[in-house]
Amino acid sequence: MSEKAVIVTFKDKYAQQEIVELAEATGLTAVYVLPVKEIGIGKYGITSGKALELKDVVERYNPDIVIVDEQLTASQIYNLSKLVDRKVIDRIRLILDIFEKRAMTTEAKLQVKLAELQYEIPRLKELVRMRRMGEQTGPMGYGAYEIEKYMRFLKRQIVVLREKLEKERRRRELHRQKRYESNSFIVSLAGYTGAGKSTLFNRLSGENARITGKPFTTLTTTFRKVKGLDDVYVVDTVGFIERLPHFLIESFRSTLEELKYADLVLLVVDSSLPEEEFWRKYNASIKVLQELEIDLKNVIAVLNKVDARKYELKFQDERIAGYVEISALLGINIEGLLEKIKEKRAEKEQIIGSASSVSPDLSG
Ligand SMILES: Nc1nc2c(ncn2[C@@H]2O[C@H](COP(=O)(O)OP(=O)(O)OP(=O)(O)O)[C@@H](O)[C@H]2O)c(=O)[nH]1
Ligand SMILES: [Mg+2]
Repeated sequence: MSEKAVIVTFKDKYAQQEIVELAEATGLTAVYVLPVKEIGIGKYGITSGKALELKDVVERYNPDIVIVDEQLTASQIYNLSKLVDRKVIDRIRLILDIFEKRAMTTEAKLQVKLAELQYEIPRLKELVRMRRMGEQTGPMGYGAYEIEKYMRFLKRQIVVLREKLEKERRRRELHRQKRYESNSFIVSLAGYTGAGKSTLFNRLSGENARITGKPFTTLTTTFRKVKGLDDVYVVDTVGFIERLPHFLIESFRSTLEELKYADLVLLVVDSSLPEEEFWRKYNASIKVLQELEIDLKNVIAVLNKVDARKYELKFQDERIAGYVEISALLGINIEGLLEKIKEKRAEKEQIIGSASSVSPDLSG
């Protein structure tokens, strides 16, 4: 039997749906959702009134764990956990748990580990502060000295991890350089988790990337040749999510850098979602692309899952280079997408061509 979770999240239909899906992705069953107005405030991370309400809910539903759908400080987690007498985790810890489960390659594992350490350090610092003030906090009875020692150990680990990841990054860079010299055209798939990137990747390459319908199935990038187009390669990448903390993006930077060096980024969006949710996920994805300093003029939106859409979507965004509607699953309008890719490729060749044909005017 799977473990039960009580979830504290915002009064927002989509936020609720998403956090339930995330919890389920780690194998938990959500037995109760407690909506609140604010998270991250005060002693418990939620108002004292809500904290007491949560205590009642925990007594009634007897969950194994309580999930709070935002980042909390170490002391908020500790105080809330003591009050409701249950293990408490925050949104970031939950996402890290999913990542940990999904990480298959060495690079993904290193990235997840780095993200975890970066999540842990500020929490430990806070624990040390609390100990110094004489508070008997934390699950382990360690004193400030032991925690500091442990923290130094973790910091050394971070340095080692960064070095290993840097090696991976250089390896990628070398590959990238080779691809650049061979004049190939790189198309990267970006987008919210579950948008259908891997399905499209399989469709374009004839491959068999893993698809589960659960969040964060893909954590590493894979390159494949696009069927039917010479020298065009497609790259699958890790999915985005709303309220993604910066340090997580940072940890996955070497993977996400593939987006930056691509000739074209296809921003895949699930367009079968209700319009409000569609735009939220679209905007959250654009925000991540901007954070990664990707030139939006190289981005085409791929409105996926048209087969399941129930309304006419009026798409417009002047910042990007256009859009195309497809169904990756059923193979609808893949030709239209390939046309767009060819157009973009021709544009690039024209730019390169005109750049190399510029010669100094020596006629006098
Ligand atoms: N109806 C419909 N479903 C689709 C389509 N494309 C993908 N899906 C489904 O959407 C779910 C997620 O697809 P994935 O391709 O794994 O999504 P992803 O973007 O790679 O997700 P992450 O790896 O988690 O970032 C799967 O259940 C797919 O079968 C489509 O065109 N139509
Ligand atoms: Mg995927």
